Amino acid sequence: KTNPDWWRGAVIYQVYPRSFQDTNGDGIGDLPGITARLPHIADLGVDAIWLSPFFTSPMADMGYDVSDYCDVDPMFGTLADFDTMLAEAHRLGLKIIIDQVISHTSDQHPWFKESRASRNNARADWYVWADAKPDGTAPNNWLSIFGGPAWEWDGVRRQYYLHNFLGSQPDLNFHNPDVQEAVLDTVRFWLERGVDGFRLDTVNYYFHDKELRDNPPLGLGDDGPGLDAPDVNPYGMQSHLYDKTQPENIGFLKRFRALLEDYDDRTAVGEVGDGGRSLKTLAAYVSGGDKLHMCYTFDLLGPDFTASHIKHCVSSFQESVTDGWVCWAFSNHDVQRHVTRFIQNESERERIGKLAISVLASVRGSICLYQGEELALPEAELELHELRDPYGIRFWPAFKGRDGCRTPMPWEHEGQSGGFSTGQPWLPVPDVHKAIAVDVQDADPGSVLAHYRATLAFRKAHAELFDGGMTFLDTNQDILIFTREKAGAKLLFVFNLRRGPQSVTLPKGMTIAEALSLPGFDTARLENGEIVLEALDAFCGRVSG
Ligand code: TEU
Ligand code: CA
Repeated sequence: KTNPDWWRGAVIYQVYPRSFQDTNGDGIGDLPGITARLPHIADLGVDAIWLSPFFTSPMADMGYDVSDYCDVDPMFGTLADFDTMLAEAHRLGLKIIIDQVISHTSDQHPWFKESRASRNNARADWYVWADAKPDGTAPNNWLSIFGGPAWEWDGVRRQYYLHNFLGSQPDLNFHNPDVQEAVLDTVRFWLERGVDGFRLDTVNYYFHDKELRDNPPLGLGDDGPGLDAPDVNPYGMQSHLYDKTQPENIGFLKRFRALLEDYDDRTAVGEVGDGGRSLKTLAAYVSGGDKLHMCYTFDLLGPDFTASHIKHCVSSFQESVTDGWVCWAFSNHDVQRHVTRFIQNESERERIGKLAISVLASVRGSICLYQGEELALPEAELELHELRDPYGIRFWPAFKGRDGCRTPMPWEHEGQSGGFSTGQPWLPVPDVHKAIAVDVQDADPGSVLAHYRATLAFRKAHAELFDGGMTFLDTNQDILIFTREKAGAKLLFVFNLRRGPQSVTLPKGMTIAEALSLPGFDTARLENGEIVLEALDAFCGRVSG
């Protein structure tokens, strides 16, 4: 192993393949498109790419419903295209993390086709099958995140099967060791191909309660619906004690990690959305150095961009998970784009976009960026007839779904699809996105894109930032103050998240040896022991002694 710890403090850029770059005019992004655009990602100064699914799939959930784990969907290209992309990424110094969606398969996966064919075939027990109650209703009260019961009746087996997501995404039965073995085989396939790591989709959904106990109603210790389900979804009214997050998962994660350890420098980051119990689950999954390398939390994916919220999330993680690494993100392909969540009006969009990445790049942990956030793209506004996300279609208009953050990357300000495709793009490219396309921002040294590059370069230049310690100082609701320290060196960070100027007095006994200019923020200054900040401003200084 040459660099087994590369993931600690890494900056990971999430690519949503459907919407990155189309090369054959079918309006859908593809692997050759990603290869062509790798220089854009490398120029940002990130360490790795997380690729959302590109595997063979009927695309009922945009590829999060896999029918062949060991092949590329023709829509995205071929295995040879994947190899080319991987080699080119490595040549540019970028690692590749792929998305393993193994909690469930597509109902078109051969395993499920066989499993559903009878009650006594070789794979009969590979999925979660259960008899109806005597009155014919579902085995228990579990609900699907995408709406309705988590059970679907199968007329051939005359039994119900479990699906935490769509009916066409049946849950694998991880209690069956053969299933674990088969899943690990698919992981081995990609390890052999040379990928650097895995993002484990819904990692806390692998195991369900074997006794199929009913979930209780939402109770004490629950945070409410959370991001797992918007308020309009009855899923949010239950406490999910039994349909996910069962203790048996620990054993499986150890097997998974042991497999990764057979190879050099590989990593696993698990997506853990577990409502109010999230920190406990995170701690269980990342501690000990023998399970996941990192957990991906939902904490910063909500509407709150206040100092108190960020301090609460980061410090409670540090207190509860003393022995484990986290990956933070403000945006991904499942949530509204963060500038839209955080701004009060359009005039502050760029400023908030810049401030947010400066904050994210300074907290302890690895970070995930989502394609387009480096342009401060706002959420796209779509009409019902344009939607493709089954979750959005189901709950429209109370919840508009996830397509508003999935529209294609605007590369150029001209053309119908902003350089994304020569054909009709699968989702429209809004005019407001084209106006702030990559080519426009490339030409502007004051752009958000330029700010991302400078900020990530600053992070790279200061080792305190990727794995240094982090200590919060007393603060009010709108001002975030912390130090990052490593090997005797210490940096002080002050972020003013208020829409008005603020000053803070340096903590007693602290002196600043040197004010470092944090990219993009040259108004903040040190004056007679006070740090004076403008609205939405940031300061960084080297602490002496
Ligand atoms: O998402 C897991 C998850 O918990 C979702 O419910 C997520 O919170 C929701 O989409 C937010 O609105 C993962 C993938 O990221 C998502 O795209 C998939 O649809 C889902 O798993 C099923 O595989
Ligand atoms: Ca294409």
